[in-house]
Amino acid sequence: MEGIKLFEVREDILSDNDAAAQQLRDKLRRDKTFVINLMSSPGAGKTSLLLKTAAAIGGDLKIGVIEADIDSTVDAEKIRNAGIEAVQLRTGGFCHLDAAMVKTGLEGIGSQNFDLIFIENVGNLVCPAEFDTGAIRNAMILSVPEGDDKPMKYPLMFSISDVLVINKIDMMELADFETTVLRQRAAELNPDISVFEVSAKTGEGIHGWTDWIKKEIKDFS
Ligand SMILES: Nc1nc2c(ncn2[C@@H]2O[C@H](COP(=O)(O)OP(=O)(O)OP(=O)(O)O)[C@@H](O)[C@H]2O)c(=O)[nH]1
Ligand SMILES: [Mg+2]
Repeated sequence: MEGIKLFEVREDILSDNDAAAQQLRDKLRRDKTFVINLMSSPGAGKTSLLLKTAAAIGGDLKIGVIEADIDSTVDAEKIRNAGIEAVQLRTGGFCHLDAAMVKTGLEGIGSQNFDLIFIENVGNLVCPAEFDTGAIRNAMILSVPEGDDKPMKYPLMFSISDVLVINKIDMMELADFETTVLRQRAAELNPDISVFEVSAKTGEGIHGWTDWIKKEIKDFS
C-alpha cells in the first residue's frame, strides 16, 4: 500500500494571508488611515489603554476601533459608551485575526473616514503574532503582573511588534518585575522596538505612547 499523502498547508495559508495584508496596507496608505494592531494576553489592558488613548488624542484625530473577540461584544460596547465609533468582529473560536477578517472590519467601520483605527486583537500572545493583519504598525502590551520573562516564552510576539507598552506600572510594588530586565530581553529579540511604561488606570506615562502615535501619523501622512 502507498504511504499516506501529506500536504504541508501552513505556508500556503500564511503566504495567502501576507498577500491580502499587503493589499490592505496599500489601501490604508492611499486613504491615509493609520491602523495599529494592538495585541496582548487576556486582561493586560488593551481596552483600558484604548479608552485612555482616545481620551488623550481623540480631540485631534478621528479615531475608530475594530474589536475582536471569540464570542462577545463587551469591549465594543465599552468603547462606544465612551463616544468612540466601534465595530465588533466575532471570531467564533479563532484565537487570532487575519487580513480577511480585518478587511471585513475596515469595510464595516468605513475606514477611509478615519485618521486612526485601532484593532484590538484576540487576547493571547501566540496566534495573533503569526498573522499579518494588514495594519500599519503592530503594538503589544505586557502588563506587570504577567512577569518580565515573557520575551523568552513568546519571542515571536516581541519580534514582530513595533511597540511594547508595559502596562499596570501602578502595580509594580506588588510584583517581582524588573523593567530593565524586560527591556533588555525585548531588545535582544527586536533592537528597534519602542518601549513605553504606562498605567492605563491612572494615566501615568500615557503621553509617551500618544506622542509616539502622533509622530507616526505625521510621518505617515
Ligand atoms: N491596576 C491596573 N489595572 C488595570 C490597568 N489597565 C487595566 N487594568 C485592569 O485590568 C483588567 C483588564 O483590563 P482590560 O482593559 O479589559 O484588558 P484587555 O486586554 O482588554 O482584556 P481582554 O479584552 O479580555 O483580553 C480590568 O479590570 C482593568 O481595570 C492598569 O494600568 N493598572
Ligand atoms: Mg479588551
